[in-house]
Amino acid sequence: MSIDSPSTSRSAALFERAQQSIPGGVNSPVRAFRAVGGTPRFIARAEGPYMWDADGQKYIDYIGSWGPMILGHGHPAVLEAVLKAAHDGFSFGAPTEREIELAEEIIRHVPSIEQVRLVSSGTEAAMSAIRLARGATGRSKLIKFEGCYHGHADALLVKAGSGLATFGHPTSAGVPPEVVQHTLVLGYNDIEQLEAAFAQHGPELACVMIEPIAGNMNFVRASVPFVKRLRELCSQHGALLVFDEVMTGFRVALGGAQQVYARALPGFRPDISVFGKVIGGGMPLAAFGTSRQIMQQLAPLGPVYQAGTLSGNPVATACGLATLREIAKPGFHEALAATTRSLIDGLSTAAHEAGVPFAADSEGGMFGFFFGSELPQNYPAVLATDKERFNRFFHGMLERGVYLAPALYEAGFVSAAHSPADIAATVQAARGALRAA
Ligand code: KE4
Repeated sequence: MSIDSPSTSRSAALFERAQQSIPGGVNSPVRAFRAVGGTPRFIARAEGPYMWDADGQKYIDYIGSWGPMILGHGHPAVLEAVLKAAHDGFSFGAPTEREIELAEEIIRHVPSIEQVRLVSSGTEAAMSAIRLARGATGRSKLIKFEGCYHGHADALLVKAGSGLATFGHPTSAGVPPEVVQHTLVLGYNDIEQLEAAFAQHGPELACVMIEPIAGNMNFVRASVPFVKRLRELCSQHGALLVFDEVMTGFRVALGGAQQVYARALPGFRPDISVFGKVIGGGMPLAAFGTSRQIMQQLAPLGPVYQAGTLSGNPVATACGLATLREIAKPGFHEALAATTRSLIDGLSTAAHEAGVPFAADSEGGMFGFFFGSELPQNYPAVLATDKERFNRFFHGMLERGVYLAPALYEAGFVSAAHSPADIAATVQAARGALRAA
């Protein structure tokens, strides 16, 4: 099966040209299709649940800019807010009322936070959350989990050391070993490793950072017992529990994954929360938040420095605020969750009919699927699924007008603009792609 049909000629030409002036032809690696092969589609425009590429090919979009486009592309209320804000001014480098409104809106939906600081990317928010946790506790060490991605700040580009005694090794060139020497990488959902790490390092731990539903391993849930134990150990040892909700925040539920876990663990709250994607509505905007007492450590009040020229940008905050106001409307997440569930049920039925081992899961507007007999519970289990079949399925769907995440290790996203007809068309495309894969 050719993975580049003739309809990609303009994308192919643009990709060739892009590689002259931009490394790899892209401004973020996953867009280059290197995990799945073939020519990345250069997108010309998008509307509702659809994108059109440079060759005029139409796709049902399940990337949604990797999560932000929860309303679909070009929602009229959001577009109106952005255009008005742009007319009032792009950026002032001074405080604005809308930053207060957005901060209040975020705090309104996330009971665990009393104050937020707005920044321009999830990386910046996660990096700042680590620095804040270290400043607030006076400790240096942190725990992250294999398979979780928290942006590309140096201290977080780290892979597991050999055993619990040795701390992390850099996953990227350009990150000196001493920068990741305080980062311990544990197995996701591995309670025993967690217990041992706290027994060995508890008093030195500033924080534990986790993706509560790991969308950077496609879709892997932290088990309720694991989250319960994590919360207990952090509290017991005075380490701060950081929920990286850049992907899950306002996406899996209005209150994010912490709201989902609080249903199973009454009273559950992380200490620090990191947000991005949805809160910007597609514009560069992210945030981190926690108690007022911890946030007082931040400049200009406290000793933990953090800053940004475009933090709280007037146009980005208009986009984010309009988005949050729409998704806060009654019934929004219930409807989104139902649409997403109908998608994965349809895909699962199609795979079953094709006799293909397939496992899928969703929460709110986020979903994932694997070519394997059961849902993986950790990164090694994700690696053990059939990546080659995933890649063939990806291209089979792309050729049939369905744009899925171009990598096994990525989640998928449904918007409020996806109609039952779009879901049915997607499932129909899957029937063909599964036969071909
Ligand atoms: P950004 O710096 O890309 O805005 O956010 C970093 C980040 C932090 N935390 C989580 C849980 C994330 O998923 C991300 C970014 N997600 C990727 C998708 N896996 C963005 C896509 C890309 O890298 O181009």
